[in-house]
Amino acid sequence: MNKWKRMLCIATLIMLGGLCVSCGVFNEEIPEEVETIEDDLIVVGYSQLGSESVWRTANTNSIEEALSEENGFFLQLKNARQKQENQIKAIRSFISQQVDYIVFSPIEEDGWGTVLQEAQEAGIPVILVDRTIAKRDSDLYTTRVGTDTYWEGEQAGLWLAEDLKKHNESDKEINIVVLQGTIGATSQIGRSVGFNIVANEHKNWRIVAQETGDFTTAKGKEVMDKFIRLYDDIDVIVSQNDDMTVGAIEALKEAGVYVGPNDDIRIISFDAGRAALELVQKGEIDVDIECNPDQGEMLAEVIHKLERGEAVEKEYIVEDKIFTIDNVDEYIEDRTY
Ligand code: GYE
Repeated sequence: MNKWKRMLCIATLIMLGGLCVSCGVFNEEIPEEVETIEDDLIVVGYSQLGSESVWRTANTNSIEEALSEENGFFLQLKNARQKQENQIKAIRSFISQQVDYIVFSPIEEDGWGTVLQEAQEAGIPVILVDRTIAKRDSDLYTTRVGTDTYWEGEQAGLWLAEDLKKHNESDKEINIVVLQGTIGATSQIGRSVGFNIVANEHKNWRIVAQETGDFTTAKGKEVMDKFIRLYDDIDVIVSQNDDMTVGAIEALKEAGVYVGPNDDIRIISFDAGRAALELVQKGEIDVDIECNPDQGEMLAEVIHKLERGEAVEKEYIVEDKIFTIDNVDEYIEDRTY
């Protein structure tokens, strides 16, 4: 019996004890009932990397909902507040508590070898959610649930090529600035590589500047402010998440740049949360490549599979869509985050 099950067991015993004493029906059968509760719950230690974005909150909610007690889980969630060292500490505490599964969303791809080796030695399966870790450490986790961030970046590039063609601008010199996510994060790497591969096929596209806005609105605005001061001929902004895009749009408006239908700047964003889809409707964001945060259900399903001793895939990819002013109306109603 691990610590969490034991604690749960004790807490339940105290509660039941209190209840029964107060109604005067304390008897021998209570410990058996407690055994049933304790044996049924799957104990999961989950290290979420932070709460930097709207997307992250939706992702956390999805996991909390899916790994509920009603669904047979006992979830211990720790927020690492955007610090890898906090994630490593959380993982170590899950190991010492001997949880059944360690789940975490790695802030960046590098730096997990040692701690995951410790989890492996303790015999605790590790599951990644959202981002992944360096290939050389891939033996150290069982499976991953997330999205294909390379695909997302590539779609951004393909949309830009198509849109330029539609406006007879395929041969025009195109100056691009990129607001990058947290450097070293899968979503930053994937979206950059995917986009750059398409960009490299177009000799007239020039990435004039790229800098991290750390996936937050405040930093996105700060970096965009700087870009506006440094470059007066920006044609395209690729912003690697919606929160930074909101900051960038604020910066543009404050600098007196018109953002809206038929403006001069194409804005490409990622995530496609509800607030950003409203900006797509208003013609401020030109295309939003979805990154689906609803990963909890798939995670629960994968854990149940493992519990039944079934084989699992190395990766489960949640599907994404692409939103422009042409299709956004039909999806926005159902947007839950
Ligand atoms: O796009 C961003 C978040 O890793 C896919 O992280 C995730 C990204 C998401 O902070 O908003």
